[in-house]
Amino acid sequence: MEEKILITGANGQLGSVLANALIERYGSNSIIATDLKHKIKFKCYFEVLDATDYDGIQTLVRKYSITQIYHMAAILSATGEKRPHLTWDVNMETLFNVLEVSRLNNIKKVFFPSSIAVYGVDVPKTNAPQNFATTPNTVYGISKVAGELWANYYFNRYGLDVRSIRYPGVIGYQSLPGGGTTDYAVEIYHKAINQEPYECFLNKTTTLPMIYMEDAIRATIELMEAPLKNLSVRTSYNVAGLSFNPEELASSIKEILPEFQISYKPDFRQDIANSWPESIDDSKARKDWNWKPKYNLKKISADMIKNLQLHYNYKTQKS
Ligand code: VAH
Repeated sequence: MEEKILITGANGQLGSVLANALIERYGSNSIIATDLKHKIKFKCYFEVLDATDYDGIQTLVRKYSITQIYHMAAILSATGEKRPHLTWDVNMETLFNVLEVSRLNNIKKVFFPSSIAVYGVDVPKTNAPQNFATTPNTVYGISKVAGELWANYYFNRYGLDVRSIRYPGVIGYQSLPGGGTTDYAVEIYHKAINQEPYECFLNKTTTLPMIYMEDAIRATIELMEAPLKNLSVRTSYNVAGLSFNPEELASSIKEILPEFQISYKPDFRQDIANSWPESIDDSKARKDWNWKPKYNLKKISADMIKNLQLHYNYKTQKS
């Protein structure tokens, strides 16, 4: 049966890159990208969709005979703290809509992105375990813990094959992040490429789990294509790329762009970052579906700088 994959939040940092990766893998005719506005010209179907609208999702599922849903729409950690109740409502209502529409319309697989934001200060800072009673201190993190538990419930109660990854901070040149605490790790490259100093909103020793976009997208597709019988985690898999702090990131950039300058001015996002672990244990993902990252910090900086230089030269030529 031909796969028909619906993606919510296709304009987002991860959603937009995932949409293009799925187009490449399954073909334009198999992908239906959706978001609140038609901002990106994908080589696939696009539909305007507010994922808080149950009927809107169900209409598209039936119109395109959808077989899989990647639910990427959410309000992230930093933005979420500005409007806690809206964040809870949006993150949970959209998930419930996707889970219910999927259950009632025989969707084969659902992907639900979780995050290392599920962890709170009570979790070991290094090698944070796959399973741990945790008390996140952001609404985003609370909504992701709840989402993981609902994913597990829908699998056990209804047999809905919901799969999930706890993403670290994602770094990529293809898209801009939106409202996250790890966004500094993308913003910094854009400043460096444009020969501008960067004022970092976290202090220089704040080590966080991170992952390169190529690794994050590959992990997502590898998990979704793994044999069901191999999967032992029905909440969400820890997936680690690497861990570093702003000072280490700046140093790797300076190896290529020696003139780059960074300063540090922590803001409210420092408290969020302080509540997260420095590294996570992804041994379950490695065991169940052979997860292994390919990008270290040196490779990330080289690839980011090469691609952003091409991007900005293109923009300059076009303008
Ligand atoms: C955020 N980029 O900063 C997201 C991510 C691990 C953090 O979930 O909110």
